[in-house]
Amino acid sequence: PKMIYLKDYQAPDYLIDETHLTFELFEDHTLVHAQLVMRRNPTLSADLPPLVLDGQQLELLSVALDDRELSAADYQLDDSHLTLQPTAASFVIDSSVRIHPESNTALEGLYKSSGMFCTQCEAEGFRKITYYLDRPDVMSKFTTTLSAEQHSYPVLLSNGNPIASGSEEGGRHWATWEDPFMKPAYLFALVAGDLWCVEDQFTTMSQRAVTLRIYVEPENIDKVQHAMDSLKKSMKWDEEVYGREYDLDIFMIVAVNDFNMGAMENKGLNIFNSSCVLAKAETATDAAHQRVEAVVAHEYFHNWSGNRVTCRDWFQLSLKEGFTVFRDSEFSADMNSRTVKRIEDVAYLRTHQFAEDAGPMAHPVRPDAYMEISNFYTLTIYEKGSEVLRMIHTLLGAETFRKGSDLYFARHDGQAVTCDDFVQAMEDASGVDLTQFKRWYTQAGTPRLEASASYDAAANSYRLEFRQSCPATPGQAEKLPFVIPVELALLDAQGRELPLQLVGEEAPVGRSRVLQVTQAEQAFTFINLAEKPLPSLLRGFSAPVKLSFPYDRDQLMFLMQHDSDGFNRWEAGQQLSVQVLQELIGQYQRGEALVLDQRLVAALRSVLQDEQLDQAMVAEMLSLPGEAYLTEISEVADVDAIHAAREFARGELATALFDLLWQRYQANRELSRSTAYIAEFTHFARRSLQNIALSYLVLSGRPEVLAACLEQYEACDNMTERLTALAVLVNSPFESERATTLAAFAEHFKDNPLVMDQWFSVQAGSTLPGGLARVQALMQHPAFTLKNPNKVRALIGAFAGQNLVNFHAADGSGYRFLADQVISLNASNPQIASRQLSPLTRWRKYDDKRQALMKGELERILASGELSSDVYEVVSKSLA
Ligand code: HT7
Ligand code: ZN
Repeated sequence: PKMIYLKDYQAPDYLIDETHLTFELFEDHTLVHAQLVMRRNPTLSADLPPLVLDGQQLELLSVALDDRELSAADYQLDDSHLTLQPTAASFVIDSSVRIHPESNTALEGLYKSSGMFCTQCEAEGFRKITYYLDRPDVMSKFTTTLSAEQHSYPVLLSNGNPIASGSEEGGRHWATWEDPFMKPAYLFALVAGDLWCVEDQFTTMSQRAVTLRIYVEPENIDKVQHAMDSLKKSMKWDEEVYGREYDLDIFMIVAVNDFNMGAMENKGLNIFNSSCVLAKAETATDAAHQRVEAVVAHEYFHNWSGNRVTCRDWFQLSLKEGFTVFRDSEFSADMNSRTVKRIEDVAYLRTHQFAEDAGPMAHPVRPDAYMEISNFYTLTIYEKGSEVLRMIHTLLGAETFRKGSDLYFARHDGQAVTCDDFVQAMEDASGVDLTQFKRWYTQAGTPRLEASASYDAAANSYRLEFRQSCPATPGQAEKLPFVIPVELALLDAQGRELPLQLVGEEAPVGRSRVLQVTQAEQAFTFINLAEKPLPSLLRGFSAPVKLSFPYDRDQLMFLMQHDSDGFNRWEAGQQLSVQVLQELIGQYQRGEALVLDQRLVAALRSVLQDEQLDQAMVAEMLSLPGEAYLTEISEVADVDAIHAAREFARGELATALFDLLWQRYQANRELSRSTAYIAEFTHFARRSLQNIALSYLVLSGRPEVLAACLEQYEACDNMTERLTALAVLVNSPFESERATTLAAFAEHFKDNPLVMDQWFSVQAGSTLPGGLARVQALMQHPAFTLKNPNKVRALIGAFAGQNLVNFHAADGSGYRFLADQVISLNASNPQIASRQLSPLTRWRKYDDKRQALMKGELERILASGELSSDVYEVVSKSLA
């Protein structure tokens, strides 16, 4: 495979004004006829270069140029292109190909999932459907006719509006769809299957009625309402917050079981992984309900940020993905608790994106080069991309940001554009120069920001000094300073925010404000401070950086209780926990007895006693930093020491805080017993505290906790409580109850694949010894298959990504197992294979012995035969 570079971008030689597609779907093949109305790109010279159409795994049956059937001498055909010579500036190409969706296991292009036909074209799947200019800057008006056997495929869908349908001889029928909006091929979709739908309506802000339909397999029709409610909320939110109105008469979502990612924003016909649509109390957890809400919103928001305005090329992917993640996270913040949503997002970013930024696949938000674009649907493009947008929002303020987004949508509607175009709109709307800020798009790596302070009692002044740096990343040894927005406050001894007046300012400017650190070293001096303040820095995590400030543990305890920024209260607790856990890790490594700093116990005791604090916040503050995060912040990660230290701390906390935890647990369980389940934030909050309390309590080994756990499992009316009870038992010493409950759960839910995914995950994540053997045994379970990406993620992904002590077993057995799975997935589904690889790419984090074992497995994969470009890129970069 070869590298593709941003610097080589060239506008397309030809444009496709109209695309008319006909699909004849059969059980053992599909025929695709494409009529392309084309012309020479008028912005280029008048000569006529060869037309090079993309196409892979297609059997060419015929091709005609302006009605003239071409013979083999008239064109060149290779593995990935059909090349022919136009003779006029405007022309029509007609082609027919045969494809095989029934044997497409890669789930890219047209494929079959649970008996239905569906498509996934982003990024480069359309070329597996027909010969085409498969690039996002070629936008076309599509009409699609599909025909299939009527009994098995009563529902025939594509993008846009339905314009005609009818029956054919031999029990077949057909439908034609027309999409009035120009779109690139990656937004094309079709679906044919035996589906039921829930229908609703939304009246837009200009009073147009839009029909909403969610299609699912008949047995899932009772699990759609939450997604429908989420869709209507999203449509309203996008009108209110961004002024964006839906533009077709119909909006459809289809749930499919086999899907490589979460969902896809095809114009008017979103296709979803069923895990991101189906949710009802009995079968989906609170987290699953929240994910459905967020993904439905994300895909809907793409209608403007992605579809109406799309990407010029795939280097600009974050233009649509970073922006849309920012939009969906703000939506979720508005629908739920803003602070808790921010905590969740930051914890995720710091654990996973920071690790990516520190590894061999590190790349800028706008990459310069790639080998396989599917590998670049990354945490950096999505999550860090969203943080970059959040910083622009912080720097400009909500109102000016909105002016910028209005200008961006108005200026570029119907176009395929770049990240620079987006930033230009923000600059033009605000008058702010974002030239230096744009380094966030071009420089990879997580900046470090070291802060220190000194107080001058004689001058009543307080000087804050910042030093920023950014580690080298592949291909980028040196980095220039970033623009880092640091939101901060200065607190007095009672925790009150002090007026903030910088030297040179006439008067204080607020009590919480955003400073811009733009130089490698920079100092800010605050004046008129009668006492030495305690700073609350980087409030709301105002920039995706690693901040350090020399807080001592007492100061962190103070901030945990008094900081008026909810995010920073949590952050202080995390920093305190990290300090305490690192001390325990050191004790473990030196072979000393482990001794927990009682200040952590005291801090969490007062959190538990605080009845005013939002219960979800209490739950977040009780959650110790995860093992993956502790790994990320270690120079060399000692898996066993991290696990032992964290488990020791949890055990000590459980003993010391047993009574308070038990009270909180019982009060909330009682409420759960007496009120019916509602998928709503206050209920999520209550259950999250109840469930984290239970996970601590079980560590006591007391019989009344076991009884409570079994009662919760048996008597609850929802999956959140049931699955938590199961997970708690699975990780507990109560061996016989564990086995019985696991068996009962599987028996009860054996026909629900999404619930069985949870059952696999809970066991894959169990850190008790013997993890690999359990996972290997589960791979033989009748509900498991490597063909379904959700199953792979639930079992193999959860084991390698979450069960760190077992995966990193010193004998290398976990690594060998993962490499074996990657080798077999490489042949059937390269995208999934390459994603599963990522734990092995982090080998530099571990001790020499583990490094050698991990590298050995990467080398074995490299030597294992013909590798997909997806797997080859990740393995070769990891070994470089
Ligand atoms: N825009 C969608 C991307 C996507 C995708 C990419 C590669 C392979 C399979 C895929 N399925 C969906 C998802 C989104 O961000 O909305
Ligand atoms: Zn997206």
